[in-house]
Amino acid sequence: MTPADEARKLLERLGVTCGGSLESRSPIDGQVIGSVAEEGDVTSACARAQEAFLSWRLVPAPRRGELVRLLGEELRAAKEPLARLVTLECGKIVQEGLGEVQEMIDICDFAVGLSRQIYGLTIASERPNHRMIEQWHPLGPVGVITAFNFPVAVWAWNAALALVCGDPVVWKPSEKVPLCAEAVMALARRAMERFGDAPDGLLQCVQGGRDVGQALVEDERIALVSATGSTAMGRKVGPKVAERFGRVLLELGGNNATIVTPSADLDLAERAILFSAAGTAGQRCTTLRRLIVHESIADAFVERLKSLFARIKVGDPRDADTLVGPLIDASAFEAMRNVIGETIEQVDAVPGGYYVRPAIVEADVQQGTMLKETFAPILYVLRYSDLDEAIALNNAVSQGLSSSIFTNDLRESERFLSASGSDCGIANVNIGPSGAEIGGAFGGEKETGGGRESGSDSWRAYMRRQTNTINYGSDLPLAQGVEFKV
Ligand code: UN1
Repeated sequence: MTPADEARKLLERLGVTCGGSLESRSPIDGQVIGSVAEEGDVTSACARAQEAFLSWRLVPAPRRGELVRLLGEELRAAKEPLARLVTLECGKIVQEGLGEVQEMIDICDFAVGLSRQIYGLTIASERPNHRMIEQWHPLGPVGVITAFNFPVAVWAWNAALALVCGDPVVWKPSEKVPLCAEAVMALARRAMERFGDAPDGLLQCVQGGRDVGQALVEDERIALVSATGSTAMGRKVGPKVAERFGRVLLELGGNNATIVTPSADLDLAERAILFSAAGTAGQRCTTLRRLIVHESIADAFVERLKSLFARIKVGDPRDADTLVGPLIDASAFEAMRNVIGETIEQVDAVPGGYYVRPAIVEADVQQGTMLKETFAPILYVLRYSDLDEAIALNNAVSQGLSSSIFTNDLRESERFLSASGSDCGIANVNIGPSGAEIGGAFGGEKETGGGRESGSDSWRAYMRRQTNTINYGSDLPLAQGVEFKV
């Protein structure tokens, strides 16, 4: 079946009717698979979100959790068609499409539990008959900007938390994957109908290009802008939001490394590297891009990797044995060709799509394009002689998202995870840098933007903290023992 035919059927199953000036093309064959209407009025959408905020913030958090529970149910029921739509529109293999929808379900479950655990603190007051507390209140409308590579999950990380925290969401999806966003919104609407009294404007989607994103970023009512994408995008969004003293949560580029030490279990390392470097056609922000291998094992190990990579099936992401689907579009292909030149190996899979074999590039020094994130499957290999050098190489790039080490030596592993080890937001042992679970905080340092989404206490970014001091006595002692009387 052509992607266009399959998309039509899936959209029908998912209850999506669309049509409009913004066309969606499948990276599988480059053909148009549908279209959506572009948002002409972001300002009104923000006003509706603000209106929704005024009532949603008063709904008890566990009741807000009920809406997220229903959303999780809708996602469970629609897992297969939504995953297939993800595959059609962004080109990731079906296994990964299913994984992405599972990630949405997982964060919904997490957020439902969280809706009864938005705990504050009791703080010891220095004054007699005083009590101090810290509580968390809803923040305001959240603007969510997402990238093409995770067309549904990143919205869910943000929306599930924002909803239980009492915040409406206005979503600007990547213009490369508008149909996935429409499908998610259809499921969200169904959850809201079943919920009953969710305010209008609680969950909205504004489709379109840069102008739409910019209007969202500049709108004063958007209390938090949570943006996933390139560092270049973050550099524009960050200052714009800062100008109006809004809050940002930035999830930007990664340039993730794995260190393979002499004691490593190489069978494990090989499998992890295959998934992390070649998976999603190298188009994850957590994709493994730099491999730092100990010189004593490098020759044999790199040979192993090369023969493994030669066996990867590159092709239609709908085929069960395909591991690597197409790049998103011609510009991604050009970006890869600019870096590795004519050594780029194109695979003749489906006419109209850009299919490439994941590349391994050995280098003596870390420089040039290795320091940049090219959103394509290029794995650089470097050699090291002692662990300090390997950690220095891991940290010597401007991005700081994810990292990992393969070792069976406790000292090496602890050193890598210590204060002087990896400088990334994510540091793993004996697994690759990609494929994080939702339970942990997700995000990174330096040019990755510093934001944390998803698990742990990331919910705090979606709320405002309030410190309260309550005097239940009949005297008025001042803090720090200050005397102030006439
Ligand atoms: C992204 O690439 O934008 O850790 C997110 C991972 C996924 C999320 C990636 N859970 O690879």
